[in-house]
Parts: sequence; C-alpha cells; structure tokens
Amino acid sequence: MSDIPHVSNWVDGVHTSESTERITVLNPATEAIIATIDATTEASVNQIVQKSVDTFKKGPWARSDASERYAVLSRAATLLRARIPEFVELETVQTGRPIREMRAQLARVPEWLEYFASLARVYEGRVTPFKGPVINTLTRLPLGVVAQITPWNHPLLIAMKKISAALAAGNVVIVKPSELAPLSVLKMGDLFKEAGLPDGVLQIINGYGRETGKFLCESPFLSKIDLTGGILTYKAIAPIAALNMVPITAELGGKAPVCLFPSLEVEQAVKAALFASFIASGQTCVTGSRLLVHKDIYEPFLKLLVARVKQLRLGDPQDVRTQIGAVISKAAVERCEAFVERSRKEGERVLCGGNSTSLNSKGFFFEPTIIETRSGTDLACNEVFGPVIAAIKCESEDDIIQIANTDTSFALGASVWTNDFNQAHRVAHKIEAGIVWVNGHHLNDPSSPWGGFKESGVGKENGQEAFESYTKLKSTVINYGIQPTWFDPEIEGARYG
Ligand code: TXE
Repeated sequence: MSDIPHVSNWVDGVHTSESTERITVLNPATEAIIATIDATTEASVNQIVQKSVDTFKKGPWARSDASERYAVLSRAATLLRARIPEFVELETVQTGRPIREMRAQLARVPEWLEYFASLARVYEGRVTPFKGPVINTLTRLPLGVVAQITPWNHPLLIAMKKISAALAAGNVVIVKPSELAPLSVLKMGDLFKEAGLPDGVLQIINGYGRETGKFLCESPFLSKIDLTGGILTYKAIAPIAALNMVPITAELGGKAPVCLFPSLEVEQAVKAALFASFIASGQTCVTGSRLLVHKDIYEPFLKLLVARVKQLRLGDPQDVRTQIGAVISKAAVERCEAFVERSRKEGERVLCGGNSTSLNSKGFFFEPTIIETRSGTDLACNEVFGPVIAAIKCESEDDIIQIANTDTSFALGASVWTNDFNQAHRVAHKIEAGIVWVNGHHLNDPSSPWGGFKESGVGKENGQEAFESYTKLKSTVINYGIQPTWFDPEIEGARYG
C-alpha cells in the first residue's frame, strides 16, 4: 500500500490533507490501485469555502485587469501544451480510454484556456439607448466562489472547459473532480500556480459525490454550481441550491440519435455510426446511442456495420492500436449487461457483442454491441452510458424525426447524415437537441456553446454564453440632465422613470 502515491487536495496553493480518510483510484483496465485521494469532510469543505470567500473578497484576482487574466490563462495554456504527454498517460490510466483518443482529445484542451483568455481580454460592455440625457453602461462582474462538479469520462477536458470560463471572468473556483478519475485535474493546481494564478483562486478538493460533493453544493456561500454528471446528481443538488439562490449550469445525460439517410454511401453511413457510437466506449453524453436508419439503406448498412464492429480492436488502452478500451467500473459493466439482458428478454436481436470481457482476467471491459430494436423499448429510450447501441429501422424522414424527438426525455446531441442539402437543413431544423451536427458528430470547439434541452440540462458550456454565465450584469445609469423636480410645486411633464 505504501508504494501507492497519495494525492491530496490542492488548497490555497499547496497540496494539503486535512482528512485521514482515503479513497482509492483504480486503473479500470487492470483494476490496479494507482493512487489514493482525500475524502474531504464536511468541516473541511466548509473551511475551504470560507477561505475561498475571503480570497474572492480580499484577493487580487476578482479585481485584476482583463489583461492580467489573459496573461495568466495564456501562460497556463502554454505550460499545459508542453506537458500534454504526461497528462495523456495519466488520463489513459485513470479512465481506461485508448491512448489514441486521449492524445487527440488532450491536444486540444489548451485551446479552452486560450479562447477564454482571449474572450476576457476583448470582452466589451454595452451602452444602451436609454431615453434622455442618460448614459447607461452594462458591465460584467465576477460572481464570487463557484463550485464545479466534474465527471470521469473526459476528466481534464470537462474540468478545463469550466475552469477556463470561470477564471477568465474573475471568479474563485472550487472543483470537485470525480472520485473515479481525479488525478489529471489535481495536477492543474501546480500548473496554474506556475502560470501566475494567485494562491487560493483555484481549489481542488476530493471526495465522494454523495459526501464531499453534497457538502460543497449545500454551501450557502457559493455563487454558482456547474455540474456535469447524472440527472440524479442534479436532482440531489438542485433543491438546496434553489433555496440558497445559487444558479446551476447542468450538463447531464443524453441519448443522441444518429439519423442516417439513403443519399449516403453505405460505407460512409457505417463510418459515421462507428465514430458516433464507440468513442470512449460509448461513455459520453453525446454518444450516438440510437442509430435511426432509413429503410432504404437499413439492410446493407446493418450487415456492414456488424462486420466492422466485430473487427474493432478491444484491448490494452496503452497500446496505440487499441480502438476500444475499458469502461470506468464494474458498475458500468453491470449496467451494460443489464441492458443487454432486458433486450434479449424483449426478443430484440443482439447482432454483435453483448458480453463483458477482460484482459488477463482483469479489468472492466464490455464488447462493442449492436442490438436491433424498435422505437419505445428500454434500450431505445434510456441512456446506457456504455458501448451498447440501438439500431432502429425507420420508414421515412418523418419517422426518423419523430423517433429522434419523442423516444426520450434527453435532448443534448444529434447528428444528421445525408448528402441531400435540403434534407440536411430540414431535418436539422426539426430535431430537438441542444447541438445538432450535420455530417459530423462529437465536433466541439471552445467557441461553440454546448448544452442540452429538456432533461439533458440547463445552461451552456463554451462560448460567450459560458463566460457570461460566470458573471453578473451590472447596469449603471448616469444622469447628466434630468433634474429631480418631481415633487416641486406645479411642475409639468416631470419624469421619474
Ligand atoms: O455521475 P455522477 P456517474 C451521466 C450519465 C451517467 C450518469 C451517472 O447519464 O449514466 O451520469 O454517471 C458528483 N452532490 N453522466 O454516476 O454520480 C460525483 O462525485 C454533489 C453524464 O458517474 O453524477 C462526480 O464528481 N456531487 C456526463 C460528478 O458528480 C455529486 C458525465 C458526476 O458523477 C453528488 C458523467 C451529489 N449528491 C455522467 N453525487 C456527461 N454529461 O458527460 C455525485 N456527485
């Protein structure tokens, strides 16, 4: 046990452990313990929040010039870019995702820092067309101490999306990464310090969601909560946040439809489906988990898809040739198994995969799985968050749109694949989802707002919307000509409003 590194919380610019209770972090591909982290107690959480409030009120960050915030975030981007290989290694080990995915994903993470640094530097307030001899300025101020609850599937990307926006706007940030994959986020404390971020402006605390995460979200001293996680987590924290008048941004689950039309070459449709469905072993909020296939290409599509899925290389995430890595935990394997079992009971056809597997009898792996089903079934409607994908034969364009919009209460991502220009616009317009891709899937950019409708969440990550959501708008009304004559005797046409 002593060889296993302990990575303690990052508070006020140093690693510090106030609690003796530890949580083990596993490599999901080998089940080996790779580190321990703190299980932060309620008392510690409250202390950290209190210190953070002081830092916000008295420290330099909230009052810093935009140029200073730009400089710190830009330096952090440069430092991160230089250290990507180290983060790729860590991210692969703690998530079990293939190294080729982590290389591609992490190479872009510095762009979030650069984008929000730039936005902070160029962001301008407004002057409204206020009636009369009045100047009305609208300026944006930081909120205060913000809590960020982040998940395990893209640990660094999701945390950096949120951290970059919040810091750019001048807030003090307390991040609680997922207890399942916290290690890459924990490294960011040091990196930001080197970039010149004042101590205490970024606090990284660990613990179980139902304890540390809950204690944090219950604090009445927060100014915002930004969650990426499950709907149950949202429902656990939203009532108390509402009572505390703490606004929430929430990026929750999804059941993204992949709408495949006959103007596509079958081979192209299959490549689209593979890409949409199996990145991160299907463990992303926008996983293309419902293949809605037009009847005119359905049979050849399915035949080729199944052949290609059977060829996917599941294996050691560290091997550059591996295409499908582990899923995050034993519970994730069991969830996949339960979906497959229920589908089988319903008489749906498991066309490939369907089983858990392992490497040298270790690790949490699940075969990439395609199940032929129909609209309205458990698999068609509910999120698996794993590599178990529903294929549904659809009669027409209208049928595809109808199923896409009504089978689930999620509405985060959707993709429309067609070579028919008018159809692309028509269908994209009718699909109810926060993000619709045409002839693409998973495409993401720091400038492009990201967030769902319906039960997929509230608010947006990325873009000006995310930056603004980390600010409060102040309206200053400067009068240079209206006299306060309202209660003077016999004044005609006096203005009060
Ligand atoms: O998420 P959890 P899980 C969705 C997806 C998935 C489901 C469950 O639908 O099937 O969530 O995944 C913290 N108070 N997504 O169980 O538990 C927790 O410690 C405060 C979508 O892994 O919500 C972690 O830091 N915090 C998604 C974070 O919430 C609490 C990514 C997410 O964990 C808490 C991951 C509480 N009561 C899951 N309970 C996406 N949109 O990409 C938990 N947490």
